Amino acid sequence: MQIDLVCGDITQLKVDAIVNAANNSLLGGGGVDGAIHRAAGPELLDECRKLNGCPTGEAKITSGYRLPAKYVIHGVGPVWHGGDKGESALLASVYQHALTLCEQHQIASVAFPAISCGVYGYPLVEATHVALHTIDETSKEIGWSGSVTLCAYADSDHLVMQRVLADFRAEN
Ligand code: AR6
Repeated sequence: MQIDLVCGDITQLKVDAIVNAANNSLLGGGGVDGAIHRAAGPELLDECRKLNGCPTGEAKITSGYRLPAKYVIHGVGPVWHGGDKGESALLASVYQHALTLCEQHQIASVAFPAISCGVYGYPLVEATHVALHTIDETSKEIGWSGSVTLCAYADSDHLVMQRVLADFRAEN
């Protein structure tokens, strides 16, 4: 199980699948969701309209259209309400669902943005802990051995995530 960290625009990554930080409608929005829809082209929205939305904590897969990535996995993370409203379990569940889709679709490389860490307000350090532990545990549980890239966008986020990843590697 390989987990790497990069800084940049996830829409440019040459991986089999990129994960979108979507909302329940799956009909687009701002942040990384807007960037992915712009880069993939209008066919992505056409396919998303047929999915009838997605519950929080789950994920659905589409083609990547004009993206370098073959697939987009649309995950819906939780809105942060202070941490005692089941946020960590819901965030972990998004990563679990996304990796299960990778296993089912023979996806060998996948990139995740910092799901819920933008307008949904999830603190980045806590969210990165959840991401790393869930990716590690889920990959083992489902027997998926692809490579995972965490994609930071802001340089300051990249530095924070580098520290969390270094701690995780030291512990595991
Ligand atoms: N590449 C990689 N990461 C990015 C990019 C990009 N091109 N653009 C932004 N980020 P957000 P959320 C980072 O707000 O918190 C949407 O409107 C960003 O810096 O996109 O899960 C949806 O439709 C942040 O660290 O997603 C939902 O309504 C991270 O991506 C809602 O926002 C996530 O920020 C979802 O909110």
